[in-house]
Amino acid sequence: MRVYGTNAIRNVAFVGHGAAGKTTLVDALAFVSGSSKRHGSIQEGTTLTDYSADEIERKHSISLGVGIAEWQDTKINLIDAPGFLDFLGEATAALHSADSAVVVINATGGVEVGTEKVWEICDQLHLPRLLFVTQMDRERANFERVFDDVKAHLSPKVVPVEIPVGNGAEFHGIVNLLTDETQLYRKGTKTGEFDTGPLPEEAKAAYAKYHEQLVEAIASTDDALLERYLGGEELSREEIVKALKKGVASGEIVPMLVGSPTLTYGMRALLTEIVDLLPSPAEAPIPGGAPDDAPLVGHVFKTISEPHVGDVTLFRLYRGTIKSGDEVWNHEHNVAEKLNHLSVQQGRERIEVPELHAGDIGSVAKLKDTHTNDTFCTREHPVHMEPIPYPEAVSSSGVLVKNRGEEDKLAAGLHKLHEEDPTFHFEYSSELHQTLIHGRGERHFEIILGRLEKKFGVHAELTRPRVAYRETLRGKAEGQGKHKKQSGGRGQYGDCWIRLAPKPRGAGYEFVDNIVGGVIPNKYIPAVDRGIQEAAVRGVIAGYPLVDFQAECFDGSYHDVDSNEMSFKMAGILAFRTVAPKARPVLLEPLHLVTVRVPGEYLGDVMGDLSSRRGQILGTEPDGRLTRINAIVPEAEMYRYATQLHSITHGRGTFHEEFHGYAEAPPDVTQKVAAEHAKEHGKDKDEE
Ligand SMILES: Nc1nc2c(ncn2[C@@H]2O[C@H](COP(=O)(O)OP(=O)(O)OP(=O)(O)O)[C@@H](O)[C@H]2O)c(=O)[nH]1
Ligand SMILES: [Mg+2]
Repeated sequence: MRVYGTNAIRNVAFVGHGAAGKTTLVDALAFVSGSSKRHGSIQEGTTLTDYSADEIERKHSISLGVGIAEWQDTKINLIDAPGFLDFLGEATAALHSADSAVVVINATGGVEVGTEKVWEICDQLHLPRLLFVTQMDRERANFERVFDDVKAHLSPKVVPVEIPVGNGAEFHGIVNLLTDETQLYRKGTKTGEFDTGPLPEEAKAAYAKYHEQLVEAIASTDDALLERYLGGEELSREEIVKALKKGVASGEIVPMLVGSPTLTYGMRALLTEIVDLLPSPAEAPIPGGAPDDAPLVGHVFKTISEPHVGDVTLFRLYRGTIKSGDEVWNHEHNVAEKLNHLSVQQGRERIEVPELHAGDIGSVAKLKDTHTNDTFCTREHPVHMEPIPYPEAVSSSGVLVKNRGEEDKLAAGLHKLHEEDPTFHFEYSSELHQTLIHGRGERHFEIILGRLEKKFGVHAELTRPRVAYRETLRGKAEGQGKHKKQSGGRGQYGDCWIRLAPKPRGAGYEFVDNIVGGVIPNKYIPAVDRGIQEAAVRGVIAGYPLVDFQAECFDGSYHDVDSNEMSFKMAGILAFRTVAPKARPVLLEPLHLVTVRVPGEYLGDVMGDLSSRRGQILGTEPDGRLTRINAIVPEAEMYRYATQLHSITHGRGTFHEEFHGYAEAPPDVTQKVAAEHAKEHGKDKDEE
C-alpha cells in the first residue's frame, strides 16, 4: 500500500437505515477501485467489512468496519457503519472519525428512521455529505419517488447530480448532470465498466428538469453566480463544479447519486465524486486543520478483539505523522505505547504501512493499555480529545449464567465486551444479587450473549431485572424483645421494649433512647439500636430494607452476670421482628421519571401504553418536530419498554428515564412481590 499525504485522503462514513445497502456498497467500491480482490456479497458472507462470524451469520452489520479504495491517486477510507439503531453507537463513532458522509438510501424504500437519525448526527457535526440511492436494479426501485421523499422528509438541500436511465430491471445507465456524460452498462459488467453514449430519448425529460434544478441550486450558493444565471448567462462547467464543491463543504448542497453495487453500476462515478466533491482532512471542518508537522494527535475510535490477533486498535490521526514502531503517549492512561506493525485495515486484513500522515486512519494490534476514546499524543504536548458522545443505554436486563461456577468468567467477558462497545455497560448489584447489563435494546443484548459464548465460553441468558423495593411503616406499635439462654455456665440475657413509628419519605432511620432509671445499662443501649437496624435490612413483607421509621427504646431489664452486648443486640432484633408486623408495614416501589419524544401521530398510543404501565402522565409539550411526554412510571413496569416504544412508533420514538423516588405500591403488587419472596426464601426462613 502506498503512503498518502493529507490532501490525497478522504475519510468517508457510510451511514443509513438498516439494510439500506451500505456494506454491499463499500465492498463494491473497494473492488471496482482494484484495492480489494473480491466482489463480495452479503448472501455468501464474503463482504469486506461484515467479516465477523456474527455478521456473516445474521447477515447484517454489528460493528463499524474500515476498507480502502485507491482511486485517482487518492486513498478513500471507507468506514462502513451498521444501520440498526441498536448499534447507533457504531455509526456515531464512524461519523465522528470521518470528514464526510455518504448517506445510503434504498431505492425501493426511501427515507426511514435510521436515515433521519444519522442525518441529525451529520447536521450536528456539520459533515459535508453525498446521498447515494442504491439497489437501483431491484424491482420497484424508483428514483423520482425517492427524491420526492427526500426533499419532503429529509432536506430541501438535496439535488440530483446523476439520474438513472431506467428503473429496476430496466436500469442500465446513468446520466451525469454536471458533465452531461451518459454511462451505459452492458449485461455482465463486472467492474463498473461502461460505454458512453448520447442522452437516451427516455431520459430527456428528466434531464431537462433536474439539470435546471441543479444549476439553480449551485448558482444560489453564490450571489454573483446567481445574478449571471438569472441574467440568462451560461455558466462554465468549471465554475459550476467549483461552486458545487463549495456548496457541499458548507452543507448548502447535498448531491444525490445513484447506482447498483451488486451490478457495479455507478461505482466508478461515485468514487470520482468522492474524490472531487468531498473534503480531504486538510479541507475538513476540523479546528486547526490537519498539519503534518504539528505535534501528534490521534484518537482511538474503535477497539476490536480479533480471534488469534488480540485487541486491534483503530485510530484517526488528526495532526502529525506516525512511523511504524514509533512510540506515542496515551495521555488518558499515562502510558507510552509502541506502534509496532503499523497498519491500515482492508476489512479484516491488516496491511502494514511504513508511515501515516495527518488525517489518515490506521490500526495497530496488542497495545498495553489503550482503549476506545483514548488520545495518542506526545509526552511533551499532552492532549485530551473530546470523547465520542455515544448514545445512552436505554434498556436493561438481568444476566444469569447457565452453569454454576462461570460467574467469574462472566464478569471478565462482560468487561472485555464493554471495551469493544462503550454503549454497553454492566454492574453487579449486591443488593439484588444480580448482574445487570445496560444497552441499546434486545438485539444488542442478543449479540452480547452470543459473543460471551463464542469468545469467552460463557453460557448466559437474559432474565428480568430485579427491582429494588423498600418497605416502611404506616402505623405505630410497641412490644418486647427478650433473649434469654441459660445453659450451664454463663448465660445470655437481654430484654428491651420498643415503639416503632413512621417517618416522612426520605427521612431515614432514627433511634430514640427513652430508658430511665437504668433498667437497661447505658452501655447496652447502642446494641439494641444495632439489632433493630440489622433486622430492618430485611423487612417484614418481602425481605426488602425497611426505611424511614423511628425506633424508641423505653423499657427493659438486665441480668448482672448474663447480660452482654450480644444479648441486647439479639433482643433488638427480636423486638423489631415482633413489633414491625404490627405497625402496618407497606411495600414501597421505585418510580422513574420517564421522558418520551415521539412524532405527534403516535402520541395517543404512547400515552395509552404508559397508562397501562401504571404510569402517571405529567404533561406533554412540543419539542422541535416532536412531542415530549413526561410521566412517572414504576420501575417494575419499564421492563422491555425500549422494544415496545420501538414497535409502537416504528422506531421513531426515543426515551430517557431516571430514578424519581419511592412510593407505596398498590395492594396487588405488594401481594405479588410478597408471594414471590415467600416462594424464593421460604426455605431459608425455616432454617433460621
Ligand atoms: N439487488 C440488490 N440487492 C442489494 C444491493 N445492495 C444491497 N443489496 C442487498 O440488500 C441487503 C442489505 O445489504 P447490506 O449491504 O447488508 O445493507 P447494510 O446497509 O450494510 O445493512 P446494515 O449494516 O445491517 O445496516 C442484502 O441482502 C444485500 O444483498 C443492490 O445494489 N442490489
Ligand atoms: Mg452493513
